[in-house]
Amino acid sequence: MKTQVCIIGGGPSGLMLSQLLHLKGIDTIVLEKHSREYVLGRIRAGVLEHGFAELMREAQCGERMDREGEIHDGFEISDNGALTRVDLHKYSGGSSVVVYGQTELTRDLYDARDRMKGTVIHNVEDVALHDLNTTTPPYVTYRDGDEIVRIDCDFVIGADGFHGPSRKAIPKDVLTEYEKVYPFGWLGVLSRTKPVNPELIYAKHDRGFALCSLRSQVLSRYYIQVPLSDTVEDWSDADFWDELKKRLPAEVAERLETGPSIEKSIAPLRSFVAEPMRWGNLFLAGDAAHIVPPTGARGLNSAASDIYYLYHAMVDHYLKGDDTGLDQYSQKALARVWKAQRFSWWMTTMLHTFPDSIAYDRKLQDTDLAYLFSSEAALSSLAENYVGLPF
Ligand code: RFL
Ligand code: PHB
Repeated sequence: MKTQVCIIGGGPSGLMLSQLLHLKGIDTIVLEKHSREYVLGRIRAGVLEHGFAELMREAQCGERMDREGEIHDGFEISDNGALTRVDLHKYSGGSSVVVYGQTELTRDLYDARDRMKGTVIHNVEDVALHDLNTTTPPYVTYRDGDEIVRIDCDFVIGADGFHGPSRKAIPKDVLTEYEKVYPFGWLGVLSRTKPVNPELIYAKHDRGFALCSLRSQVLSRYYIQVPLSDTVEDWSDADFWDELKKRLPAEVAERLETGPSIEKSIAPLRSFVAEPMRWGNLFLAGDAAHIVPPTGARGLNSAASDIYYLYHAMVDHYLKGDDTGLDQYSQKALARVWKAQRFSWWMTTMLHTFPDSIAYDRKLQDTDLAYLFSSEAALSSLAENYVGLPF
């Protein structure tokens, strides 16, 4: 097979780039390790920044998001039971975020690829990347049963998430990896219940962090901070609801509607950046190159800026013969990636209970929150980061 751009990974990053390039007449093949049902079964992001929503519209995939997604102009922070609202709209100069599940937006992207007869090949095994930085064009191989299939291309996009093979194809002496692993995870529960609050509540509590989020007016998503040693089996639904209630303000806990979990999973919290994001004709995008703890809702949104830069760089290359965007991709993407890293690290550090913290650390956490609520400048900084820095 032959294509212009071979994209490894059929998550939001890979599908979005494929769709945008298609609209400009640039041919792509997307290779995905899992089935479509598996990809759509992963419950992840719920909050999309303004820039991500714009990119969905540009990809002609924004119609259902605009109809069914909720615009949120603010969220609440609970500090050991005391609630304060962060007015995103006011402090970001009129911006907001969209509450729309990653499952739904991925479904919209798959539907668009189907409509346009885009090639997305599922269940590929043993994906390998070849000739990425040689004088001959690159190619990608995968196994289909007993057969090895080869795809010749101009560029390879590594959009295969944190565990995919693309980043690992870059030699160790070229790649620098920066990593911080947090000593806890998030236990998440999805339930067919009415959300406890119209807006998200980020709850700092001595027992550990909690988050009340939602997917719609009939679908709630809640998280609690748990030790890394915990497993999903350790937490019955009843235990989860009990613990969540303890970490929320009393009046919120009282009105919390509980029900059976329809999904329950634990995500470890990690900050990670790989540099550079380009090696020869390989370009990394999204979680393949960087991970943030979910506290600042930045993961998918950092992926969006990578895709935006890559999309424009590819269009300039193919339509104008201009390689400036490709040459500057890594540097430009990383500049924004690190700002999302800083913000996510800050939100995580301020709101979680660290098992090894000393009294001094806890005083600083309290002061961080007190300063935030006392300073319009600090609230503006939070708001501009949460709604998304410009691409
Ligand atoms: P993905 O979604 O991991 O997709 C990568 C795809 O590559 C495939 N793959 C392979 N394909 C072919 N060959 C191989 N060898 C392959 N190996 C892997 C995988 O099967 C997969 O389909 O990466 P992508 O596209 O870069 O998207 C990134 C986002 O998924 C991620 O950043 C967000 O989900 C992070 N995140 C959030 N981000 C936000 O912006 N807002 C949020 O509110 C938010 N909440 C969250 C989150 C992530 C969470 N978890 C579970 C980590 C909440 C949680 C709990
Ligand atoms: C979610 O709804 O899954 C969600 C929302 C906000 C976050 C993280 C996750 O910061």
